[in-house]
Amino acid sequence: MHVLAGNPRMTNSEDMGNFYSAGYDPAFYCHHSNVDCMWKIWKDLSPVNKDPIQQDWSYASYVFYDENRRLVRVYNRDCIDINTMSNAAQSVGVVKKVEETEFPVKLDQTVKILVKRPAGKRSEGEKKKAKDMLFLSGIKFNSEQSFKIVVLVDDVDDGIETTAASSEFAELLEDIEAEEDEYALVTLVEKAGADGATISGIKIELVPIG
Ligand SMILES: [Cu+2]
Repeated sequence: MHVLAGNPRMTNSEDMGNFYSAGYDPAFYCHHSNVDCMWKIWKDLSPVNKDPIQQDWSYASYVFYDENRRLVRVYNRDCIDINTMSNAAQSVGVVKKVEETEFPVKLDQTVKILVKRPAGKRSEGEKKKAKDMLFLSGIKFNSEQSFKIVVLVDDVDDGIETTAASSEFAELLEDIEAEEDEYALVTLVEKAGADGATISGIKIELVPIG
C-alpha cells in the first residue's frame, strides 16, 4: 500500500512511500485504520488469534512528533490496546463459544459459533467405528417458504483460510486437518427464507458407524 501510494517521482517516494513522510498523506490514516480493523476482526474470529506478548516486541518503541510538536515515544504495546485505538473500536461482532451462546439463535444474519469437539486425534481404526457429526437442533422456520442455510466449518488453529462446506462433517474435518482441534468454528449463513428462523442448539457428537 505504501509503495503503491508513494510518488515514484519524489526522491524518496514521499509521501506514503517513506517512513518519515507517510503520515503527511491523508490516505495513511484510512489505510492504517483499516489495518487495525482487520486485526480486530481476525482476533474476534477465534480465541487462538491473539496479540503478541513477547516483551522484546511489546517494548520496542519509536519516536514521533505529536500535534504540539513535542517528541513522544510510542511502544508497540500501545498499538494493540483497543482502548487507545478508537479508530479500531468499530464493533464487528464477537465469536462466542457454544456454551456462552444464548439460544435460540436467529438465523436471519450470519452466525459464528465455536463448537466443542468430543474427541481429539483418533486412530484410523477408531475413525472407522465412529465419526464426528454436527447437529443443529430445534430448527424453526416459516414452512410457507423455502428455507436454506449454508453450514461452513473452519479449522480453528488455521483461522479462516481453510473454510469448506459439506454435510459429511467427519470427512470435512479431515480435509481441513482440523482433527485435533478442541473447537470447530461453525458459520451458518442464511441463503433464503431465514426471516424469523431460529435454532435452539448446536453440537458435535461422535456417532457410531453401524
Ligand atoms: Cu503503513
